[in-house]
Amino acid sequence: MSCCSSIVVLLAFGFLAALCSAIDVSYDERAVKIDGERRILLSGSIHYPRSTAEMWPDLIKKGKDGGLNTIETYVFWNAHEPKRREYNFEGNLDVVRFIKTIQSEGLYAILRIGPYVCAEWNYGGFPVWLHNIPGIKFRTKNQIFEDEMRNFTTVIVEMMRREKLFASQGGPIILAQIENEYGNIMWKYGADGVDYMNWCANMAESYNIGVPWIMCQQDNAPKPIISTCNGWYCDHWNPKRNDIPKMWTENWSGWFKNWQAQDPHRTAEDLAFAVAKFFQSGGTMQNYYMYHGGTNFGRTAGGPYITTSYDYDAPLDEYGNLNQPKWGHLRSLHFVLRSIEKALTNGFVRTTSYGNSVQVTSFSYRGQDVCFLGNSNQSSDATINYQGTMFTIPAWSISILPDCFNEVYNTAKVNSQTSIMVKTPNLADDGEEPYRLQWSWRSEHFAHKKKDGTVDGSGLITNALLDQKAVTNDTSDYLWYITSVNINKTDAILGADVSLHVVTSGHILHAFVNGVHIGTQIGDNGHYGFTFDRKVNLNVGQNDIVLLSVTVGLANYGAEFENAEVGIHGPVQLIGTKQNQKVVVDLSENQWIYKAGLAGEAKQLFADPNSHKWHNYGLPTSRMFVWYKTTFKAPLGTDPVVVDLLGLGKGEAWINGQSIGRYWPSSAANENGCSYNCDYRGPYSSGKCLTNCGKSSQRWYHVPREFLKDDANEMVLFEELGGNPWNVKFQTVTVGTICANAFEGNTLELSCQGGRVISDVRFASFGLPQGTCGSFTKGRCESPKAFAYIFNHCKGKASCSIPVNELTLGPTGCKDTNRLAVEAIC
Ligand SMILES: *[C@@H]1O[C@H](CO)[C@@H](O)[C@H](O)[C@H]1NC(C)=O
Ligand SMILES: *[C@@H]1O[C@H](CO)[C@@H](O)[C@H](O)[C@H]1NC(C)=O
Ligand SMILES: *[C@@H]1O[C@H](CO)[C@@H](O)[C@H](O)[C@H]1NC(C)=O
Ligand SMILES: *[C@@H]1O[C@H](CO)[C@@H](O)[C@H](O)[C@H]1NC(C)=O
Ligand SMILES: CC(=O)N[C@H]1CO[C@H](CO)[C@@H](O)[C@@H]1O
Repeated sequence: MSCCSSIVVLLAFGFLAALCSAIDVSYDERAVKIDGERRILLSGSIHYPRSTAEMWPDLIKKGKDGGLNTIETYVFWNAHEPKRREYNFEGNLDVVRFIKTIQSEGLYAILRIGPYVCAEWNYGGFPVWLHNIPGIKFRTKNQIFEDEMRNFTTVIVEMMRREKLFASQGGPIILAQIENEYGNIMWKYGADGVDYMNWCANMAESYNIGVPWIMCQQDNAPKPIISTCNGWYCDHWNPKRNDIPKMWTENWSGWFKNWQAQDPHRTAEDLAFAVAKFFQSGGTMQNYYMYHGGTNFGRTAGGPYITTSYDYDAPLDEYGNLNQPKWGHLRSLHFVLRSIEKALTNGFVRTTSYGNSVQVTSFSYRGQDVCFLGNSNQSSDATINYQGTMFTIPAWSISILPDCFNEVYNTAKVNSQTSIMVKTPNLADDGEEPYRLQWSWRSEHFAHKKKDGTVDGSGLITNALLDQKAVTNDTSDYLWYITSVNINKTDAILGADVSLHVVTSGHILHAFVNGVHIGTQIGDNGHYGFTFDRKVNLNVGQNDIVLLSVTVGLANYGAEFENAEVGIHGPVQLIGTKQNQKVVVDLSENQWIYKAGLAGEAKQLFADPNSHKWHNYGLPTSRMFVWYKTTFKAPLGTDPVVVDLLGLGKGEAWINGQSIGRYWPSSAANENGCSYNCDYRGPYSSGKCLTNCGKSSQRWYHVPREFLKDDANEMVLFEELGGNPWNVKFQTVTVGTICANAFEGNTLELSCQGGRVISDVRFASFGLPQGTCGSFTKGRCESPKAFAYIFNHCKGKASCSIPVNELTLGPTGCKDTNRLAVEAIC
């Protein structure tokens, strides 16, 4: 590894790769072995298509600074092969460049090819054309599927081999994964599932890549494939074979977010506890899912109803900023774990139980004794006598003692700064007023039948209701279903109270009868489909019925999720009631004309907006189906850029022709379930520690700086539901307030971001301060020197480092362990 790490930046990759010597990767029951040495692997997931290629070096470097030695990614089949045998490895799909960026930071890589990835990614990473091949069945014994899977897997493996990226060739990839969490659903497929799983294993092995293959959540993976664990905690999980190490491929650092749902948070204390517990119980490899979650650009969000933000409450936020204190608290843990690597991977292990869920584990190796003091009790702190010394272990925490005597880390004692991020406005040239956007607009045309019975831009005509993804091949979220019904003077339905009844598996439905919009219905988050009923007025003669079905991301998880219906599967009926009599006209087998996508999508209004006509006057608001366009200048500086779309309804946004994803600020998060205080103690699950109740479920959208030009930039919006663009603003995200609460014996690092400096110190107390960030108060003993020391050392600086001890900050006159609390402004 080292031979390729530092020098490689200076020289051409291809040339140097050849000079790198092979790295031997093997494993035994204890750990993955690199060049014969057992190693602990501290890995973090960063998915390359969820950021930009220009962001990768910074994200990976922040991973390295955070103490990781490995970066893990999935490979996204539908992104790379959007049409059968037509490949895309450009821009942020340049997976080779991504792996080489990992290599140039001197880190290892884990390549999870899948090619099923789940990942809250559209259709779990499967291309929709795959589904449209006759006779195919996914993820089971099926020749057509297996041939396609082999074909894509081969493309990826050979690409990596050609670039010499496997460790056996001197590259960074130390492990590769085939399939993904198949063990969770294999039972559904019976004997064919087992056959398929073995086929996957054999295919993987046949590539001879010279590094081990893993299968996650696959306890019966055949030798030599390694089975690994995914989950919130994996300490209780143990491999079923005794020749493989205990490895954790997905430790959920937080959780993803849905439209209409609140923001999930997992505390730094609980995440650190889960990791420490895993290593205490013999684990040697663990991966944060996610370390950087990022953004679901374009239409890549899975679903249905997964937001464009894939922040995941990961150690790096959606935009790549440090998510503090999580990043820093884990960083300290990583450095402690790395300092005791030899003992963890080779030591003699002894675990002693102290009752009440308290356990001490020691690892003894060549005269070094390392101890983990673990307290899994959710409510009560524990004090134990270990080898003649008394130790207090807070509830739901683990202390690490590299010499079994001095506690150097406790998962519940956070000594890193908390950063409160703020959005700052994009100022106009005078530097005073926020920059005001000017808008122009044009209408999207509703599809309709012309006099001659045809529909502009239509494709298919058939006497059946078809699945949306089979017709659109997922080239758009939108599919029009168009039909007509003739009503004559003697029809029983005439004169009745008539309603249009549509049963749909789509996510949103807009219905039009005789050119009039009669209603829009949005599915409930988590439910597949709904029934739409609205009153209609019928004419004698021809009545045109136009239905627009909208998808918001295709399903990505579950047995046979690929067959989940989307679009209008029917029935579609006119239901009339007259004198308690019901008259039903079923339209399901009528002649249906299909039109995929919007007129503006076909014209690519977003690609070169100025080559089309736009209106500069009479800007409509609250009107559905409007395209909006504005020109803006890029915010100065280097802080990440976001656009605040509050006021708009739902649609998609493009910046200089690049889609920044679906937007839906009018979708409000559930009112209930949020907690002001989040107790890190007790098992975490995605419903714990929610915020943002009742607010827009996603208001800010990431605009990567690489999408922006120095001068004029174009933003195009397609507004589907109706909204008001007047409040749209571009902003930057940076650290506003920093707080810290560090224990004696640590060094506290405070830092701002983007070139800003600490402009003021609002609070500093060394002794026994009380409260939390924003509401700190002085405690009963207090050093008179602390505030002045911090003011002098930090004010005007981009960062400062404070040794938290009596010598520097004291005297406090306290007997207890002193703490330092600081609140400062960037
Ligand atoms: C992939 O499929 C194409 C035909 O579509 C074929 O030419 C090629 O050889 C296949 N590659 C592999 C590795 O199976
Ligand atoms: C946690 O501690 C309390 C109080 O000592 C005790 O009653 C309880 O049984 C403990 N729980 C576990 C799971 O050990
Ligand atoms: C979808 O794919 C099918 C078969 O590959 C093709 O016939 C059809 O035209 C495609 N539809 C669209 C809207 O691209
Ligand atoms: C009117 O419609 C009804 C039902 O569709 C049909 O039975 C009848 O023959 C039609 N009459 C005329 C005059 O077209
Ligand atoms: C079994 C399970 O729920 N697995 C999920 C673990 O988390 C990842 C990331 O959120 C998902 O992709 C898996 O579906």
